[in-house]
Amino acid sequence: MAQTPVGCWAALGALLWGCALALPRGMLYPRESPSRERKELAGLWSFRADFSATRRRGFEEQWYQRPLRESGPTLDMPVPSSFNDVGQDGQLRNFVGWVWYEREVVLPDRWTQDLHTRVVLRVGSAHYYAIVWVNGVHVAEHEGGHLPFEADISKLVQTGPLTSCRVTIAINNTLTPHTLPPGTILYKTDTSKYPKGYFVQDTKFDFFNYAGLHRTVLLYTTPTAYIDDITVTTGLDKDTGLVNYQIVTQGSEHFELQVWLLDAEGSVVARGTGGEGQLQVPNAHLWWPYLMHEDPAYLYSLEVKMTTQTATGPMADFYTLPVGIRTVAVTETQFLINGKPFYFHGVNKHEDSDIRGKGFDWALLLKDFNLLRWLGANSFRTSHYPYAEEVMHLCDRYGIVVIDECPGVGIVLAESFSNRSLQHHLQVMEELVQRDKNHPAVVMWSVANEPSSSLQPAAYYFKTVIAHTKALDPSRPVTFATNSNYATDLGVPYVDVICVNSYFSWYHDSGHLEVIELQLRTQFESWHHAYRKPIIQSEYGADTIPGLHEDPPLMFSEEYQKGLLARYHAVLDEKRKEYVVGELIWNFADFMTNQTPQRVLGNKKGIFTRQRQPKSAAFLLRDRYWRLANETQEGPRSLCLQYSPFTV
Ligand code: BDP
Repeated sequence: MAQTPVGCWAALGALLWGCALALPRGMLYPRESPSRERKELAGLWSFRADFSATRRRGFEEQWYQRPLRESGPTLDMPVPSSFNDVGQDGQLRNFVGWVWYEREVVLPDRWTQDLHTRVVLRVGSAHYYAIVWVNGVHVAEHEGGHLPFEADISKLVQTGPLTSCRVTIAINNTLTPHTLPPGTILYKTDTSKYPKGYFVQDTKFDFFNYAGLHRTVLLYTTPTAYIDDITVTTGLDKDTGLVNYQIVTQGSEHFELQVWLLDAEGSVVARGTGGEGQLQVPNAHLWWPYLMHEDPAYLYSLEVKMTTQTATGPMADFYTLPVGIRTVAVTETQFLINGKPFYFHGVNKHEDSDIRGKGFDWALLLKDFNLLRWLGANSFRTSHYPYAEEVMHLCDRYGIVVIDECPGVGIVLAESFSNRSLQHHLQVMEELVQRDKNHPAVVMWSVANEPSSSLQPAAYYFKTVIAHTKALDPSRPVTFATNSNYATDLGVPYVDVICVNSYFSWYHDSGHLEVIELQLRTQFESWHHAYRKPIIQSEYGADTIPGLHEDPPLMFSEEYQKGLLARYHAVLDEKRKEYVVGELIWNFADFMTNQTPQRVLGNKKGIFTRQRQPKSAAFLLRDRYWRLANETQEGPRSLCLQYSPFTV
């Protein structure tokens, strides 16, 4: 009987390893320090997709036991990158099932011979289900394509005369009703239309299900007694900044902890000892969003030193965490950062670009942030999944505020509200909060996008996910993005801020720009009347083919996109004086989707093309965002925000 690509990993997971997914331990971003080294495994890996009918050949033949080239032909595959678009093979582009990656790594002697060194393998993201072997030994298994996972491989690399190790990662991109995001495998059994065993992956979200090793894979070291986790929350008492820290260590019962807080010039402004405490910073420089203050994104550094006594003398581990001192609060009508009203004027993004798909790329990252600053955007939502850690670091450094969304997108089937799905959703929120809790840029968690929350179980489901998220992190509000069609949304009572997506004059009343103002006013007023919570217009937009011009405006032309935006803005300008606290355009850039008759090589609602060139609407939005910034900034007006089309 033909195995499904899904059944394949579920069955194998249970059969071979029977392991339950553990709660994440510390997931501190690997940084170099006097006690820590890192080695990125970027570049070319060996690769093979398992095209066998069952997709199980790799497991049956145990491809992880020997170099991959010995079990059959391999391709060169760049990491990080999606595998889909780098080749010329249409079958590989649309492949569903297991793919195999392998890389030989040469290790320095001090990693393999110093038994006080701990060697860790970290995978930034492997979409969607991953199994990892080192030298043929199973070391890790992870579900979820957008969050990192790790394995301590010290024992493996420190036994025997090894100078190198072989990392093998099998990845399955199959989505089921219980994955996040969910999906379904559709079996086409009519043999008059489809070959035997034919199936396709169906998803209810609007982006291409790119797969592979999307982010950095790396090895790093720590001493065997090490700083495992740091949690920082910040507060303010008049002008004094409060930095609360908690440190978790591993590997020794007998140790000392010292912490220092350094300002941006490197001067120590506070110090402490022990695993938890509060540091006080008189006249603190606050972390302000970009364009809200003349000196935004101020970062301190929290230096942590753990000292352990060993038979051979003292051993120390050092870790430095960037810290921004800021507060976040929500009232019935406002979103407050450092006690001042903050208005989100920003974008929704995707991790998406030509050729590399969802693969991380430094040049693309910088281009996107330069465009955000050019645009005068102060924020974005990580629609519809957590982004790479490097993105989050840049948000901290540039003052770009983030609504951090989990991959809860396309939750529409009743099965996806089951207890099994719920448990996984809770697990994903734990991993997300664990990874991103220390970023000052992250001001709110988003647990989902447009779930079918008029289904009865949705109320319990979202009540539970939101309560769990708040328990994990009481310092940030929680939301999810609803669609204004769902006036009966059962999850909305539990959110702190209502995020509303709407597509007036696009998916309904297509071509009729004249209805936008009335419909948008009705939307805001009914949500606010029902819940008395601040509202963000978390999506709005129109597909636009660059270079198509029609006046009077017709759909898909640049004029239509501008006209639609301008009408939304008229109402946003009224309501932001009351309780609307933000607007995020859909979308920053065009992006790839599944192939459907509604999409011309992807979703074209970007104000930039997929190649990051502006459509006319980008200039309209830029004028607006800089005007909004000038109205809402803190601090002396003359010092900043001199908008000029030729600067920034
Ligand atoms: C919204 C979804 C978003 C889509 C967008 C669209 O949240 O993921 O890409 O519609 O259709 O409802 O462009």
